[in-house]
Amino acid sequence: MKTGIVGLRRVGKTTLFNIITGAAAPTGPGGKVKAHLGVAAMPDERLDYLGRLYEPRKITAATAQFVDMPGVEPDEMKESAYLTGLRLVDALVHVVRTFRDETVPHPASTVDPGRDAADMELEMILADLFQAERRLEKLDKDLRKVKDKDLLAEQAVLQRVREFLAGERPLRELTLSPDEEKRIRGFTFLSRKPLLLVLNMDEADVAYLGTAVDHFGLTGWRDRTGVALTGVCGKIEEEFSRLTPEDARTFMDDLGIPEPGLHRLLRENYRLLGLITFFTVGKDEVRAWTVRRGTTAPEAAGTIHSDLEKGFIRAEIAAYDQFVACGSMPALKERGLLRLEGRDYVVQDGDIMLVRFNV
Ligand SMILES: Nc1nc2c(ncn2[C@@H]2O[C@H](COP(=O)(O)OP(=O)(O)O)[C@@H](O)[C@H]2O)c(=O)[nH]1
Ligand SMILES: [Mg+2]
Repeated sequence: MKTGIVGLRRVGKTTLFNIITGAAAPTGPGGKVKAHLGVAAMPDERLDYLGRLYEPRKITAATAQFVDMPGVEPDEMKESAYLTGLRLVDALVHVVRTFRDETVPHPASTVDPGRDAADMELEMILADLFQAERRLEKLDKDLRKVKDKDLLAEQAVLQRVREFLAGERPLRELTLSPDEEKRIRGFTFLSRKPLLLVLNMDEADVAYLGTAVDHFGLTGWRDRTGVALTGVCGKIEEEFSRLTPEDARTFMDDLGIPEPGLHRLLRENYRLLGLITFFTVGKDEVRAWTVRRGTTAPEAAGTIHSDLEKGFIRAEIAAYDQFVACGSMPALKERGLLRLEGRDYVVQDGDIMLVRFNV
């Protein structure tokens, strides 16, 4: 699973990417740059708690992959190289600028996050429409030669897609049957990808962090299918990332910030992607693992090691909250809360799992 960070030039994409992934990609001017790939460790208080309890040799966080895309002007989005890169990602983080800084010129010369969010959305809709139309033309030709049943089904769903896009609506909001969904999956339409709008805010606006969406006029983006919003202060986050966790905590308390904005960003991204976390614990390692919501126990075991999936017998599962309430694994067992689950069990967010297997 990979998330693309998109947006206009000089909105703070690379600044945020660097803090999230610990990379040191060049920020600031530099014209057209290539995409950067990085991995973020998912912040998780549950993992911290389990780490303190088990004191293992190693604590491993779940991870999320990000691609810092080069900045574009909306009208450059049609360039095929850019679109090809974008089609490969599973979700989008669109960074829109709300910070004011005379030394950092805005490509549209005024700061207007609502306009920038809408412009980018429209460009994605148009790119999808172009793609759907091209395919429909080809289908039309092919269907004149032979009335293939699959091609007819594809044509029907693409006609719905075209109509929807022509109404300037993103495909996220189009309800499709599982069969229709399967037929258009290969197009990797941009306006169907989950979207996290990130408002990159001025240090001076830190008081608006909790209310940024309304304060900056993006209320209309709330409650849209597949869309989430969050505000961060890129400059402040950059300072946090240079401090020890203790100093960062003190600094955040002074500013009245309950948690780093980047944690929220990472959590929202994870949620939009439909991902959940399960844990494995022990003296050697306490680890958080990422799976899609709906993953069964043997599939989850397979993310740890393929042998665990092949030789899966059953899983011992403890729900995180019950584990915390009991305070330890023996106490949990004593109260009969350690469950034995079979092949059909669907892993839940926060499950602590021990796989019984035989190879
Ligand atoms: N004042 C201010 N400047 C920022 C902020 N975030 C980024 N910048 C500056 O804006 C410029 C462009 O940032 P960069 O991360 O390279 O933007 P990108 O082109 O979107 O990747 C750099 O000089 C950053 O230091 C912010 O929150 N506030
Ligand atoms: Mg950049």
